[in-house]
Amino acid sequence: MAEPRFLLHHAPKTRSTVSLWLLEEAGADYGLYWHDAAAGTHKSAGYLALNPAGKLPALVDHGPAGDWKGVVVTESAAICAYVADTLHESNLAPPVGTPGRAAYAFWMTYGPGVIEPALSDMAFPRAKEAPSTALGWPSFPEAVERVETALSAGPWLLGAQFTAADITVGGLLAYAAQWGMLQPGPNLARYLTAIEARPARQAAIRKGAAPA
Ligand SMILES: N[C@@H](CCC(=O)N[C@@H](CS)C(=O)NCC(=O)O)C(=O)O
Repeated sequence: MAEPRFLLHHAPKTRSTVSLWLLEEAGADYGLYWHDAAAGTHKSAGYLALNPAGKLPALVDHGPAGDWKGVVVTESAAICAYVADTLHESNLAPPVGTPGRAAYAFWMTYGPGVIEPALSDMAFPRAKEAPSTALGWPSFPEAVERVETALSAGPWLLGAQFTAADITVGGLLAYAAQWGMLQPGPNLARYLTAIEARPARQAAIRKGAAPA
């Protein structure tokens, strides 16, 4: 049997669940390489050759004909962007050169570049406050308010089209909600409910929980 095109290096309850959700939404041909974070398999020499940061996830792309060597994407948001563009027929990204691409680019960066650092600031306050003008992101409540406002046109961040940006932003905010770190407004509450109802997200959570 031919190997799947994509191999996701994964461990349960890590950011790789977001990449797994994207692969499910895209209907991608993928397999999972299971890591044991407690045993530190993501610090092995073999894995560090794929991702020198020693962090999960990493995605290996064997290419459409299975003959690509050494094509690896790391950073969960980059994996989402890469697969959404590569499997463009899945409609998870507005095509390059269309107007929808502007808002898409913004939201794809907003998750890892704004929401996540703001959430980390709140979860792990610094001993010494950093000057807000030196930080590239606002407070977590302000970062979330931007999402709340954007969703008034909903149901998704780009309006009618569900995209990879809903996976990067929505996945992050769903985690924040699970940890009790999010007070969602009405639009965001509706959005999180809609995200959890998506069959691909449920499949990702189920398949990513433990090896079959
Ligand atoms: N910015 C990276 C962060 C990856 C990351 O921090 N992964 C965590 C799991 S959620 C990890 O591998 N931690 C294990 C470690 O640092 O040893 C991404 O989004 O892919």
